[in-house]
Amino acid sequence: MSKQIRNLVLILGDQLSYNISSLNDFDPAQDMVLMCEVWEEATYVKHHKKKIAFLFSAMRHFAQSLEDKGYRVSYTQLDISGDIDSSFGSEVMRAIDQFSPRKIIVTEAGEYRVAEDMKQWAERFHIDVEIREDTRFLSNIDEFAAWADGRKTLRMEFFYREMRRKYNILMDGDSPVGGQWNYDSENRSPAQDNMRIPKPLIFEPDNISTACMDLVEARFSHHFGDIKPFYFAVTHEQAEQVLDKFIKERLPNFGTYQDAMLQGEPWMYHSHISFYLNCGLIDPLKTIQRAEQAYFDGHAPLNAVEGFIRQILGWREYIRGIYWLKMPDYQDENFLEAQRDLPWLFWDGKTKMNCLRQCVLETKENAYAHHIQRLMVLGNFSLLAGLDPKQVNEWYLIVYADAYEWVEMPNVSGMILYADGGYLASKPYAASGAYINRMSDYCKNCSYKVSKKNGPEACPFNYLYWDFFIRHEDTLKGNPRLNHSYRTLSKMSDEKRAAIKHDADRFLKEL
Ligand code: FAD
Ligand code: DLZ
Ligand code: SF4
Repeated sequence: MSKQIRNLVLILGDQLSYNISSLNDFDPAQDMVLMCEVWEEATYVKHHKKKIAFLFSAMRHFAQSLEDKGYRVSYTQLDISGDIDSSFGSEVMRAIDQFSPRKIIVTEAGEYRVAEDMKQWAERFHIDVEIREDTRFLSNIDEFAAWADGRKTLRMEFFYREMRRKYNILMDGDSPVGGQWNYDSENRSPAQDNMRIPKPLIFEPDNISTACMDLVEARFSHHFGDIKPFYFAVTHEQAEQVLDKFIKERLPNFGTYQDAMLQGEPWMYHSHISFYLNCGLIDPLKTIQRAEQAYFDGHAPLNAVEGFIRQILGWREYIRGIYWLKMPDYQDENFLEAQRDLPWLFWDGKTKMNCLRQCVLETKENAYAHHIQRLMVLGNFSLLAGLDPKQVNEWYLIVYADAYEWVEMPNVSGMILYADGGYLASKPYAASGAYINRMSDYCKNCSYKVSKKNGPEACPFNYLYWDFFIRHEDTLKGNPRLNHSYRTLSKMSDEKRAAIKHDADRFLKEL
């Protein structure tokens, strides 16, 4: 086989799809795939140990399966010892020296940081570089920009309706199946004590995963998180099995208990497919169509199926659209001028607040927390405590195995911190302890009393909630969606306001 090759196709760690656009016209006789584990990607933030081991294992399995299909693959593994300054750029340069390709082909990067770097490669390496659109997403970046053009604020719901029409999902002619676009009002049931939630599918680590875990133990032992137990799917087939099991066992209850939290039940009725969707092991449109079929087959009710589809066809695409529309300025947004350092409890879970402790410890163990934990416990706390958006963004990017900046940042800066001033969400997702108490059983195991509003025993969410609205009165009072909160605040006595301020100051000082 000749050493000289035509196209060198670079596949990044989150592009593990057979239908990735960079492989479209791949000719095994002339072209070669390049995949590389690089120090820069593993350390630009100190990713959770499980996140690194998962991604490396999925990459190694994908490379192997491409080879089995007859593709030539050059794969660089990070070693237990050795090189600590490799990057995508240095690996591409090395491969150009080694294989002398005529052209580099790559699908656009998911993160702005990498995408900007790639744009320099042609000039830097004196070679033709073709950067292709990532067609795995259902809305392209220009289309989203055109939709957003001229709108002062964006709302996911309107975007989502267009996506339903575009892909003809849950449609009855031009109307939504069932007569409504959105069944969220049916999706707010709290958890029940005696729920029998199906166990998630687990995969014992094979030789490849074990080698990746050993590598992580050797080189990234100082990173956050537990490496064991390691149960991720690491191949397309395994990820499909996770999806199958979700559709069969969990989807029927997904909607009803979408916002519910239970102590000791980190997985609830969620799908746990974000890791696989985001690195390319499963396909978003196929996933949506599988869920839709489950409704047409009478297997799952409409509130569940619509709710699940909205997350992928609506939220996931909307979030990505906002990221590309607003970067690079988005990373510096801090509308509420929040400056407090991230408290250490985000790393060790040491706090008397049981809800926070549970969510941090589950995150540490699983590199996963479900949406309402990320939003209404960890996120709500970050908002109310006025934590610095940069530090909160970094934390979320580190700790979740599904985290890539394009999806993490708008969720953090836009959805939880209101750092973009309401571009993504119409109001801050602020809530007192009553919400957490209604949706979970955390409060009954807590040192604080959710029923108490003030004093050292009171649930901190209760006074932090009002302190947040008082602190930001000038900025937020004009928001019509906050009328109710500000009306209540206006009726509050000066003594009550003083007590809130006193408790909040005391608590935040001790953080
Ligand atoms: P399910 O609840 O079963 O939902 C199905 C799928 O819908 C998910 O797999 C995901 O692909 C998609 N989805 C649901 N909500 C969102 C959303 N808000 N944005 C984008 N996609 C969504 N998701 C990530 O994939 N990566 C992240 O880094 C990430 N960071 C987040 C940070 C914060 C502060 C918040 C509030 C949410 C974040 N999310 C992120 C969204 C969501 O929490 C996760 O997608 C979800 O918890 C993954 O678990 P699951 O697969 O069981 O999801
Ligand atoms: C997240 C990640 C990690 C930890 N390591 C690698 C790696 O070594 N090689 C690789 O190709 N991709 C990795 N990734 C995913 C990349 O960070 C991701 O592809 C880019 O951020 C996309 O822009
Ligand atoms: Fe969380 Fe407050 Fe409930 Fe404790 S009482 S678990 S801090 S909401």
